[in-house]
Amino acid sequence: MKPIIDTFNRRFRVAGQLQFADNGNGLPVAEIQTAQASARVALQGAQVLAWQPAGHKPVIWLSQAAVFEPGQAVRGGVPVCWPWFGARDGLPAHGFVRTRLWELREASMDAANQLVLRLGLGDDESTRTLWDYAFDLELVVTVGASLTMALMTRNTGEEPFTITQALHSYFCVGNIGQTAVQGLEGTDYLDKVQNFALTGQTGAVEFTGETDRIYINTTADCRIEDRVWQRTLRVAKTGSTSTVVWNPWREREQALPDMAAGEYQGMLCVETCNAGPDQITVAPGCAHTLSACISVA
Ligand code: TA6
Repeated sequence: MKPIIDTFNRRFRVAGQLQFADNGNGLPVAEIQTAQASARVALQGAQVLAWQPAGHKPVIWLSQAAVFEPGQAVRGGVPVCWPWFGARDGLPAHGFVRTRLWELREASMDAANQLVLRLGLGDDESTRTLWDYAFDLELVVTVGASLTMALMTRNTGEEPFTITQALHSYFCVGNIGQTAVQGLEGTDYLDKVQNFALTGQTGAVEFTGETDRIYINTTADCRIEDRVWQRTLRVAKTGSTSTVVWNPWREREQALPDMAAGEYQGMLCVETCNAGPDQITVAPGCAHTLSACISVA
């Protein structure tokens, strides 16, 4: 066993419910198995890789072609996009925290027998070269019959900063063509596939081709209705007024080396965000929390 994995097991193992393993290339992963659910959380990126509540099919999707390499983004799970969402000239897409090793600050069982992991990341010389601010970022992952992720941004510096961000959740669906997202009816979105044209949503979101949209001014819960698996996933949120819905479809998928052929049919991203015009300014000494709570309805 690699020394770093050994250290995590000595410090944080919860007998029979939480242990640490090497996810390949020395990357530590928390493996959770409780009466309520199983889950896997990578310390690189503080990225939930899997969550399956007892008695249900897997909820969080992970590509079969995902690559687990230090410093490389992983296709699937719940990447944390921060301190910017999307592309930025000459800088890593979706920010820089999804490819960094976070520290594990605490692992415990709560009063409801849910397993709670608290992961953190602060600024250092290398983050300063990409984004010159002092910060402390914390993600609390609560694994139970629902999955909650709360991302707290604290400004530890002396000047305000502005962020965009996402809990970029990938979900398993039976078939994307027989899936609908409810909760965004009547909401405007920026359509990335149409050069960010502002468009109004009528009815549920249905999928017949590449879909990449930033829904704005929305605090609504979303319901992913899966007609093949006959289940509804609920995504509730706080601290967010935008939601991104993404499926790459056939052609965009082919441009993604870390997706296997045809996988787009079994996945869908419904992302809890502050994205597009939804930007958060955090004053010195202040904090902002973005959270998503996922459940099977
Ligand atoms: O959230 C949707 C999106 O921004 C898409 O435009 C798509 O590129 C996707 O994220 C994945 O981004 P990634 O950098 O992980 O390949």
